[in-house]
Amino acid sequence: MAYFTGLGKITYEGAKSKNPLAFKYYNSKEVVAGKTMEEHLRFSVAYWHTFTHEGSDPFGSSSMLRPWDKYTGMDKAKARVEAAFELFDKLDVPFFAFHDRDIAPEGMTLQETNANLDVIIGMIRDYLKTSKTKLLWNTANMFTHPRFMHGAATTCNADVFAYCAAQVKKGLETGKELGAQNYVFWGGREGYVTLLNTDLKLELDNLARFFHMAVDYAREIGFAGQFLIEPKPKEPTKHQYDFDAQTAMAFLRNYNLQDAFKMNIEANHATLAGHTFQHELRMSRINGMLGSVDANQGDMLLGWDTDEFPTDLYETTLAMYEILQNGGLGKGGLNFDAKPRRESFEPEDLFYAHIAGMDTFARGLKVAARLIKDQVFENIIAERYKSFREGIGLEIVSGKADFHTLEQYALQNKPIINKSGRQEQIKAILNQYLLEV
Ligand code: XLS
Ligand code: NI
Ligand code: NI
Repeated sequence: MAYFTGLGKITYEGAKSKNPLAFKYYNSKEVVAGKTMEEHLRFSVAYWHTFTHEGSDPFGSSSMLRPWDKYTGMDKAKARVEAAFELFDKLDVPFFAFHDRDIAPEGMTLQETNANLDVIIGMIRDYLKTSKTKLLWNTANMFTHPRFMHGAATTCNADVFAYCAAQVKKGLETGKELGAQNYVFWGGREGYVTLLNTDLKLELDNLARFFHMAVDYAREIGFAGQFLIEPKPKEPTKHQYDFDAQTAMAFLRNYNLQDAFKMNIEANHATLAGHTFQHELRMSRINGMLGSVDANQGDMLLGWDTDEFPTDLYETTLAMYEILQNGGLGKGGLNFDAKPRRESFEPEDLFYAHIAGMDTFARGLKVAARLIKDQVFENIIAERYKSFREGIGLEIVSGKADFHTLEQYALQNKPIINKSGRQEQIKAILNQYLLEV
């Protein structure tokens, strides 16, 4: 049965096309910097926003019109899988991602919940046999149900900790069965609201215990996916423990988990943390921890996670610059953790939204590849730091200098001459590349 009737396969028509249901820049087979666009970009559809989310917000109920609306319960869950693989095929995306509770409803007991899950996992497994679209990652929803009100692995309630362990155990088995490339931990309610009732040390220790158990179990069952942590500074808690990439990496090192995890960087979470998207990507990259990306964007005038489809060329260009410099995302991908606005409620809006995101990243890829080919920033940066390649600078970076030798040098009172950082000029060059590629 077809769900998105009237909508065919989306194809590349080029920048001059006026067809809203065509790619203008994303040409999956086009080779850029030695790989096809499809291989570079590794696009993924987020199941929760595209198939589960119904458009409610804190002020209003569902608004989305969906072809599976007439169903309920498990029938709806099954219809969503059928619709999902139809959309994946029509958009020609290589990956998708889901939370356990996106794909199947909870039952009265954990046994019933797992049984529901098994039915849908079986269906997905069958689709995966013939579909080009593969599972980028799965994760556990440990934030929606009221049992998680105090947290999941960082709850004050040991019974909840145990429940979460069972849930992630099942998630790892699911990931293995469906060939997931990664397994994501986004700390939904892992954080605190007030320190007046919080044992901060115990919560962090327990989070590490939980991660170690997950790593051990993955090894036990031979799950080969990459573990990813998705930082976010706030929402739903006031202070999320995986605040940003630096915080998450320091946590991992503290608890000797650094070799088992990488970062899943989400653009909107970066801006909520007061960082740019590029900052979070760069910080992960220089530490060898850039694993995957939740490709979306926030609204600079709103202080929450609006999860908009990425349409800002400046941002996607600088993101692709970091990804190319990282040598790609490995097992990761660009997962559209994004939803059409509540007022973009028609089924075809799902297509327009993905086309917009894919085209914006495709264009960003091309601009970034040219920037790198011409070594634009590399040359600027090499020139700016050249004092560390000779003389006293070379002594500092090669470890020869100490406070004695540096004091002797400073006491020579040679004139200190600084040079302009040329930010405005550099931004103008970036604009030239954006406009010319
Ligand atoms: C929420 C997160 C979530 C994760 C997966 O803000 O972005 O959607 O990506 O749990
Ligand atoms: Ni996300
Ligand atoms: Ni988010």
